[in-house]
Amino acid sequence: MATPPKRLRGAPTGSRRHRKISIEGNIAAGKSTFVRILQASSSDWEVIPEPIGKWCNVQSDGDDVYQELSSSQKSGGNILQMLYDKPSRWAYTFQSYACLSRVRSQLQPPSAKLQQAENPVQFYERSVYSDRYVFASNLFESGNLLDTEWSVYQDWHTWLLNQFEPDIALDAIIYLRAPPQRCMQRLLHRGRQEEQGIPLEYLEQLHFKHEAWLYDRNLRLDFEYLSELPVLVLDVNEDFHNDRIKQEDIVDKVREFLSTL
Ligand code: UDP
Ligand code: D5M
Ligand code: MG
Repeated sequence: MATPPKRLRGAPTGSRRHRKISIEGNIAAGKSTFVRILQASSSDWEVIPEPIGKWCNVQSDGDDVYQELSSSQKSGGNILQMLYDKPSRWAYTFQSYACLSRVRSQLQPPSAKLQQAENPVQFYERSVYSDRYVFASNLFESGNLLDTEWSVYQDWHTWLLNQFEPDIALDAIIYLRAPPQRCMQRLLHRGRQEEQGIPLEYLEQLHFKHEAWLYDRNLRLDFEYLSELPVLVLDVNEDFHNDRIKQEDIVDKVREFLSTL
């Protein structure tokens, strides 16, 4: 299912401009697996991994970007662990750092190789928008961000993103949709130590946030262009990690979607 594209405010139309697509979805839905498949499918496609991956000691799959340690790791901190251990204490700090990292990621210029590509695309694992409309919003609703923290966060988030909008604006979103139970199964299978105490209820809350934002599309958003953004919804309930045919099918769907942008 894909919503029809509309020309975006502020997004340059020159043919050399690279497209910016965010891959959204619940924890352990399969985003990293998905972007690795995309990366391997076209030399025109580049993946920007989720910066939060640097905050815990998951050294992933030989990808150099993941090997780099963040300053919080170098100083011995693990802000993801801190968030899960005591969300009411760390939610605001975590959201500040998450947003800073994502803005940096979304401003990352395309590699030299991508600049030579005919139809260059950068794929991000999540975005500054899921930070706010999924995670921060849920932390507020669950009482882990105070009214004042939530107000302050929204104020600077809106201001900051408006300042950077021409450079960080997305062209589209791909939503990897899976039931929370499936995500829980994959989360346990992945075995990331920081996440082992996550209850199903948390994944359900995040699922409803994703659904309202990207499936039902009835969430109130503070960035006008976001409501018009084309969204490709891919059902990833069934395993695609070990299924070459499904992977080819997914890549075909992505190509088709890109051709409509
Ligand atoms: N996974 C799986 N089948 C799939 C997709 C993913 O078994 O079709 C596994 C994957 O190998 C990993 C876990 O599910 O162990 C979570 O996937 P990933 O890290 O890609 O999820 P993300 O959190 O990035 O969305
Ligand atoms: O996401 C990586 C991990 O980071 C996962 O435990 C969710 C968490 N995460 C990502 N962004 C946020 C924000 N903004 N707030 C709170 N927690 C966050 P994964 O889906 O496994 O790739
Ligand atoms: Mg991931």
